[in-house]
Amino acid sequence: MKPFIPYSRPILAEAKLIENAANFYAQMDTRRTIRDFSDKPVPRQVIADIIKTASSAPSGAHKQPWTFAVISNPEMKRKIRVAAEEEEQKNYAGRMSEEWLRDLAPLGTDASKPFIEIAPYLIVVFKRAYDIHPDGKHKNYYVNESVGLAAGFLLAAIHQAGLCSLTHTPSPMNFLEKLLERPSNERAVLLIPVGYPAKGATVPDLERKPLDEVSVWWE
Ligand code: IYR
Repeated sequence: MKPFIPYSRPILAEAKLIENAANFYAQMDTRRTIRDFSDKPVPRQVIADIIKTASSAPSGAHKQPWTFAVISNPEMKRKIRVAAEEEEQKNYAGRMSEEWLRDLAPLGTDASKPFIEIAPYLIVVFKRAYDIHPDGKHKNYYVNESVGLAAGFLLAAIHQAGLCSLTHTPSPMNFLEKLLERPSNERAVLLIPVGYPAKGATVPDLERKPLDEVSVWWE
């Protein structure tokens, strides 16, 4: 085993912690999922750093069981849009329950997904149940949890950079594995368009649950 290395963080004054936490919350609370994207280009370096941030998330046994596919190629975006809309048409026309459609109504979604072609970048998040090595398969652990954590880091990094995202789940997602020629150990879990909001973009008027509805405290 490699020896451990020292780790420390500066001990900040309580007032500074309070300020930092409040500032970060205020910033993150302005994050919204958008569906109206601008086609304005985004620097490649920004996407690279966002992915490095996502990949800094904790993971089971530090296996980092994820792959981020980055798509800006217009032809590939078109193929992904066509395939996603094909699945979504089936979803909206019968695969989703009445209750599900009722729950989605306030979000104004439908089977049309123009943002897949309009947004300058798509990031597809893949999970890897195992890794393929020359000596065989190596198991990964807590894969769903790990990939969920990385996706959370990804969305926070996108927002912090000043961009917007949409956590899109055109199910089933196996068309992404085929189109993007991923190996047999990878499963697509999220399709995330990234970019600037279009001029005049709107979002649903949602409220977030207050602290006392999302937490219990034993003090
Ligand atoms: N995947 C579909 C439906 C959808 C489902 C949920 I849950 C949402 O929060 C939003 C949409 C679509 O993307 O339209």
